Amino acid sequence: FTVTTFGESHGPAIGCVIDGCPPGLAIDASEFAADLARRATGKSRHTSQRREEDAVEILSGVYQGLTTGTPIALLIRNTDARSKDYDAIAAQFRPGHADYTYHHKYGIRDPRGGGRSSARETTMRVAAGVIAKKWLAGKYGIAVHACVNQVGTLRAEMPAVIDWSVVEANPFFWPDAAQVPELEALLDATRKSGDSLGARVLTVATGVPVGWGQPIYGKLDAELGAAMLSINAVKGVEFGAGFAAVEQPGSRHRDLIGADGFHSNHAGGILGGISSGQDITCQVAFKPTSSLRLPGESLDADGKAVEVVTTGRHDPCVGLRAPPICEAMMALTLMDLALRHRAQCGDVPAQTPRVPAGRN
Ligand code: EPS
Repeated sequence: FTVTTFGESHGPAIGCVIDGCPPGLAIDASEFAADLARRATGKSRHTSQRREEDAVEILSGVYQGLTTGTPIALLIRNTDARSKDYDAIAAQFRPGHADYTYHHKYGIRDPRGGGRSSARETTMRVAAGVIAKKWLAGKYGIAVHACVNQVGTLRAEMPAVIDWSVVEANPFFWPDAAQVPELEALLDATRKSGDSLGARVLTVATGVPVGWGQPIYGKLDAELGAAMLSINAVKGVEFGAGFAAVEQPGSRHRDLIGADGFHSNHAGGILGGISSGQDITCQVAFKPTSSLRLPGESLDADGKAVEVVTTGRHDPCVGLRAPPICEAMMALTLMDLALRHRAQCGDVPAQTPRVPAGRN
């Protein structure tokens, strides 16, 4: 099961090809709208003001409302692709952007609106993720949710059980409604100063059966980590306790197993690269947006020193729109591993963790 995307931020369209989806899944073009709207720009003053309809056209792979097993091609036409900074971007390497590396790798670069390296590309990941989410939910009862649990130094007060309706009720995917005014004030001050902030996104998959993932090559955490790290602006990924495991003694870190299942989930639902039947929990670090109104030292393509100021439409915190993207990458990875698991071991119905009698 593979997904590839194509298109540039200011080109005529963006799209994706999803190859290997099983036949017979009901899909209608209207089903993409909800998740695409959750990711879209222009939803609040705290995001880029670019206005895109993000209307999906299904070009292939679906007949009479059902997937046919052949490659599914989805297309979204760009309608608000204009920018003030084509010339500046073409001539200079914006600090923190991919301009420098694309230029040196390819010797040619489409600078329009960031071209391929723009966050616009993530739109198609979300569209593809809609198909994976639907397949996983229908076949296994799996749900995938994500929230923002840190912006800059502001950490969310995490409830013992996340109420996803609270997360969806504010434009920041924030799990504690009481902190939203504080977050808004932080974002307003950041935007006014011309600077930007990073964010941490927590993604949770519930209902994943035991057994998905390959034990050595293609571990679930390796595949999921690669998927998350392929999202623009992602600089780090953790599973379960993540880097905090360094400070936990083994007696605290290990998840004890009783007849009623696991007593904790420091492993993030992954043991030996294979799903354990617990929630899969993954946290991703998004760097602060590189496009800043604050001048920064850089070079132009001739190697001359320049001072770069980014104009145009940008997000002061790109991580704020990332939860649907992280959900999509989690769902796409799980679907791929589910299909691989089925090919080798057959279908395993959703189940609670199996604990061998008399052993733990
Ligand atoms: C982006 C720059 C802005 C954002 C864009 C990501 O686009 P523009 O150059 O057209 O003003 O709006 O994000 C999207 C269009 C999107 O759909 O996420 C960038 O430099 O990455």
